[in-house]
Amino acid sequence: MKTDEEEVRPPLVSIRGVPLIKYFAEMMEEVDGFQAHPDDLLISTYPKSGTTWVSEVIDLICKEGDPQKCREDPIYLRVPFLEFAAPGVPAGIELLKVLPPPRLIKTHLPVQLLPESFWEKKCKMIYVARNAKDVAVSYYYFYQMAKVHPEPGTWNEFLEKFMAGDVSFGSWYEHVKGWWDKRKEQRMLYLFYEDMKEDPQREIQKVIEFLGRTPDPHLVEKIAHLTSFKEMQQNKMANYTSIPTSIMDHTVSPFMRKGITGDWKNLFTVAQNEHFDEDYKRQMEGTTLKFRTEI
Ligand code: PPS
Repeated sequence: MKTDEEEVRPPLVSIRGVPLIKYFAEMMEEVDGFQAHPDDLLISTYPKSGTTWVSEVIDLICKEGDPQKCREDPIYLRVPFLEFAAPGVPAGIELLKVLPPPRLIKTHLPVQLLPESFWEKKCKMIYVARNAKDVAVSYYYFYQMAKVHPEPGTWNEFLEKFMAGDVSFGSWYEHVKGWWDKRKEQRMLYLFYEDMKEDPQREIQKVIEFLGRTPDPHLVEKIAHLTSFKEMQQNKMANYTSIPTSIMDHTVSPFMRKGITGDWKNLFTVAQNEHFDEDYKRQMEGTTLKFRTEI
């Protein structure tokens, strides 16, 4: 018999070797058959890497910087999350069925689990990567507040699971490398959270160019302001406060938590940092992909 705790926080379920939130795993058959349209734009990330931030930027670009239009719906309706499912809320795939293309579509799937049609239809893709240490910390807090995940355990236990890829969506290392390796054969813009923090206007400009839109310095400035951490933290249509507390409990830890680079220094011990760095070298050996853990 299941305990109450198991009902609230079911164990992850492996799909072709990738651990997923149970409800997401149950959707994967349907997700596999998803038909993308050539004009759809895919926003792909490992969790906690700046998905919501870049989604808001892109939606604002598509709506010519009109904040009113972007505030008509919460972010998860404007940019449906392909593999999302949870009790009592509409699944991503259901939302996408009724949304006419061109659509903005969010995913956290590693390359090997992405539905074939995105590759076949040659959809444009924007990938955002964030350094592993800040992702691990952000994910640890997110596991606590988003109850579709299993219990994270202590920080040390969670960090070990993160390094082993035993967290939802699997290995960060495989995810960032897998998408990096695809970037040249696909119409893909590969961005970094740290670059967005360092110079948001420069990165917004890159997105505008990638989308084939006319460059406009005023629009860039306006979007940078509307998507600053402070603005998005207050924006009910971007900060996930409209999700039922049974799924996300912001009193445990807010979704818009700190929004900085280098927060890992507040949680990693010296010993954890050394152990992590050593393992990181091994897992990232041979790739040209480089990250900054401070800016
Ligand atoms: S999710 O659940 O995977 O979709 O989360 P995701 O949106 O990818 O990442 C959440 C983290 O991004 C931070 N965030 C921002 N940082 C800077 N500027 C803006 N505008 C912004 N919006 C969201 C958010 O605070 C989470 O990071 P942490 O480190 O936990 O604060």
